[in-house]
Amino acid sequence: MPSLSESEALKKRQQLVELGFCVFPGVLQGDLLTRWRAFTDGLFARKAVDPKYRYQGSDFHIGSERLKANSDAWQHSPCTEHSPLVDEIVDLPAAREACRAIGLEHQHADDITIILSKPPHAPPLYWHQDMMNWNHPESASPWPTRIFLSYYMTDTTRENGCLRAIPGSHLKRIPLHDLLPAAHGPEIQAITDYANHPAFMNHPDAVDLP
Ligand SMILES: O=C(O)CCC(=O)C(=O)O
Repeated sequence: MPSLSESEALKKRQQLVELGFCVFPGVLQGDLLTRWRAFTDGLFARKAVDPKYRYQGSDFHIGSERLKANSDAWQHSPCTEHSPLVDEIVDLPAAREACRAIGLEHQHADDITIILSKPPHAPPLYWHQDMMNWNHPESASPWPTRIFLSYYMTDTTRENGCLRAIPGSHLKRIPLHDLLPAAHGPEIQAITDYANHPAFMNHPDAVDLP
């Protein structure tokens, strides 16, 4: 990853804080990307997707060796498998450097990867927020207290299902919030007519994050 100037880093930080996301090209590349592609291709070839996650994509939880070595944490984790590749991506120096450059402090990784893929023409992932602590005082902080790092095995576009987001909806309530079932719960998976549910509809403020 090319290093960021101070003003570029400040711009990325402002994007993360105000919009809820920022993009760093080229963090995962070379040999580690090649090994991750082979690993995920192998996973998709041998593991079946649970139909109860039909709106979620594959949703395979793979833990690090570090997590596996901590039997209490492992038992309470959603992971079904572990791999040293998870330790490598969690500890990736280029990602640490990107986080440092934008001033993130006191990071503590969950040591989990969620491997997501969806078949062509599948329903979109529903609008949701993964933060579970909205009623905790920490959520009043103007800075993010929880972030996720997403790495893509191929370049993503609207056509092949890039991430989409509603800028600023992590800070300000919008009418859609009141219409969404809890993220990852059974209610959302029980929706049958997904095309007519607001959780799956386009939103006028949504942007693509290819
Ligand atoms: O597609 C993505 O990157 C979003 C994944 C996500 O938020 C989730 O599965 O909870």
